[in-house]
Amino acid sequence: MHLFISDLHLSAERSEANEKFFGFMEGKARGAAALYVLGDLFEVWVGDDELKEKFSGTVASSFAALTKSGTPLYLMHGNRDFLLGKRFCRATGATLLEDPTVVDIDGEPTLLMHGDTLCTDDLEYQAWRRKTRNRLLQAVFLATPLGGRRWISAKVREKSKELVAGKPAEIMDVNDGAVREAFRRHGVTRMIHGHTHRPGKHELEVDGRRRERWVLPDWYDPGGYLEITQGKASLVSY
Ligand SMILES: [Mn+2]
Repeated sequence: MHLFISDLHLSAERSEANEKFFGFMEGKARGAAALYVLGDLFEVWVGDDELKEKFSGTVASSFAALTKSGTPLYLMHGNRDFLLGKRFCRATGATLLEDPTVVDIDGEPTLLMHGDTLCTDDLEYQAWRRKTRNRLLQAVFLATPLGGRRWISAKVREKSKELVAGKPAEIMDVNDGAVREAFRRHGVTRMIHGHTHRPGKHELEVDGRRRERWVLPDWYDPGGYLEITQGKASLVSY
């Protein structure tokens, strides 16, 4: 059984989601063939020194317990936690995956993405994404004391909330052309991503082949995961 989750947006303040998360880690995830976290595990992550915080440390310990029990953990960056780095991976036993990555799941090449790169109608966001993924800018940001980084990130989130509120719902979803292009470029018939918070299974045909796009749920309300057992995928919601 392979498990896929994303968009948990964990933070110390949201105890309901946190309880579900720890329950999932100690229950469902134990004994899985692998757990894939496809981005936005944390509401915000301004650098691996966040591990000093009690809550982040507890999350890391629960991942470490899972990997020690023999279940591999794969982590992909989202748009809120793309600064998860080597220290976090060392502390948890996680392997960081590039976005996008194709993995073999029960013999089926499966394209994994966070999903934000498919939202190409949101030009403003794509421009912001390019800036924030610049290594040099990241190094400058990470050299700032933790308090300063938190302050900057709170300001950025405030601004982003304003911008998102003014955007029509369509541009916040994936672009159909970008989805088709991703299927073509990677030559796969199955894709799994999160980010849009619109869980579901979408079937489409690209170049005469049937393709499946699975969108993971967020963990606000109610939360859930995608499970693939012997090649059969299903979305489970709490
Ligand atoms: Mn996201």
